[in-house]
Amino acid sequence: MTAYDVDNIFAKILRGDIPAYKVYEDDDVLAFMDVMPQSDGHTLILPKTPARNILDVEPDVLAKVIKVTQKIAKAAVKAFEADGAVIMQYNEAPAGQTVFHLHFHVVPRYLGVPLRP
Ligand code: DGP
Repeated sequence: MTAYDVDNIFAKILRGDIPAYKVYEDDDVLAFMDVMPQSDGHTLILPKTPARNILDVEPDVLAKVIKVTQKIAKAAVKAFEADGAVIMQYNEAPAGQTVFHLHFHVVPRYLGVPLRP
């Protein structure tokens, strides 16, 4: 697998080199709003330690990220008055990954409202 790139855009957000609208942070995990939201409340959750994706992450780190992902999904559905939520996660470019620092998408869904492209 390709090595982790310390200059990927999420690494820069984690370092504070570029801004993000942060909604949750603890010692191990950061969550911020997606800059190209597919629905209102689209949030990204990622570990602070470097890992390209789920194929490249330590299980204990993954467990922490998934725990926060559930917390964010519940909070986003409540805060944005959504009817449900999709949780997505891509691994490597052929699978649709475009930013190569592990992240989960929480995409709130609304009855009768299609996702934005
Ligand atoms: P993917 O790697 O395909 O799971 O998608 C990466 C997501 O990251 C995509 O929904 C857009 C989002 N994104 C890309 N660049 C930035 C950025 O600079 N800031 C924020 N907040 N989100 C970004």
